[in-house]
Amino acid sequence: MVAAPGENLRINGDRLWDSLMEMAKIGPGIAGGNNRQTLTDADAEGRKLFKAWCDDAGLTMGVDQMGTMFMTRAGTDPDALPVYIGSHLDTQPTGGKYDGVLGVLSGLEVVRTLNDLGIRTKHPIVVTNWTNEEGARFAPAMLASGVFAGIHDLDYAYARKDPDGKTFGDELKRIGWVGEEEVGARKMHAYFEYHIEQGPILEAENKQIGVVTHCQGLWWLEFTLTGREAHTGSTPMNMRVNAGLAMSRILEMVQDVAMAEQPGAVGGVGQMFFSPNSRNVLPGKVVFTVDIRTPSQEKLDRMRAKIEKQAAEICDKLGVGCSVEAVGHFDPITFDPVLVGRVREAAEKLGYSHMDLISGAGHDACWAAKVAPATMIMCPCVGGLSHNEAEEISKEWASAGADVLFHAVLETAEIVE
Ligand code: HGY
Ligand code: MN
Ligand code: MN
Repeated sequence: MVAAPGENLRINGDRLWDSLMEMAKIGPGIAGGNNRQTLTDADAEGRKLFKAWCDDAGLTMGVDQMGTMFMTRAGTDPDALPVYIGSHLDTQPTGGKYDGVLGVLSGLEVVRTLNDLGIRTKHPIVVTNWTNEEGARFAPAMLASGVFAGIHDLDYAYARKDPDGKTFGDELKRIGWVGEEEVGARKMHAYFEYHIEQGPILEAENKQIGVVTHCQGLWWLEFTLTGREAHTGSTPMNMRVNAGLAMSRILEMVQDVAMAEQPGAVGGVGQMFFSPNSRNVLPGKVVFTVDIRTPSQEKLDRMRAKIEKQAAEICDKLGVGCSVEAVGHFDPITFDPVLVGRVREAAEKLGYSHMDLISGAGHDACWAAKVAPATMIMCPCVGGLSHNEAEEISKEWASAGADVLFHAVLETAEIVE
């Protein structure tokens, strides 16, 4: 069968892989992954390297007030809205080399390939590095894309504090990445995000491409429990106001609530703080964030209600004070069917095995979908492992997804003969 025009076009997988490995040298972890947390000096160094590569590719940079980097390849029609390809360069404290980075550098690889082939497109193409996707240092996750989509205002974002009490606004200024552009002023023709699955499904099903149709919804519920500081040795058990015990019972309850909603629901806690956090002092204060997620709106609402009600009951019984603040939230997201179709067609055309997939993790695409047609492409990751320095993918997986991205973007940005 004669190949259709462009059918045999592929990105340069070796160049993409080399760029991934080069970026991975910045903010190295202690076990082969990365610690390039947002607005740290390592983040600033990663931004600098990404900008240098974009300069070499002839892209022009725009930066908004949240520090998000927009790197533009001009189209032939200056009035045509751009096609955006985005993700994030910031990582978890013990993150992998590919979470977010694969999407940003694959966007750059799409541009590099277009340059190599001398292909012009009607719509401009903008490769985007969103600030603070992870929400690890400053909650909530997807903060910059959230401001861009009008979910959060700029003052809220600038006031967010990290565990050391530093604010987002001060840290963005400190690394010199406060841009001029008003956040959200840009309009998008379409938004694509290519990301590792961060789950086990594609590998288990032996599929190269995830055609992402939806993203599950999320609540981050930050609990503050108030006990009474007391000696762990000399305080009789019946005199204790034990916030640590209340926390452990709440964690157990979250597990039970999530298990009662199977299949297709998760719940757990990744971060907690004890104060004064001394071995022989019962905690006066315990702060932790419950992370619950499910593709079902009904389950999401039910889980939140159950957890808040039962946490209050647990604390009541122990005489522990309990307050809760929602510090992160989005309802289940449906991606744009036309763009989803283009991803599926591209995988078909290229002969890559594929399956429809619901994203388990949250992504900037979830907020982009509020203001423009948006969708995602995923590749497998080894053992479904992510948010772990041992996160791993193969060069073949990385390239296949970037090829699909290339063709779906080309279809949307319209080649100019
Ligand atoms: O939490 C998430 O799903 C993403 O990794 N920020
Ligand atoms: Mn990510
Ligand atoms: Mn992540």
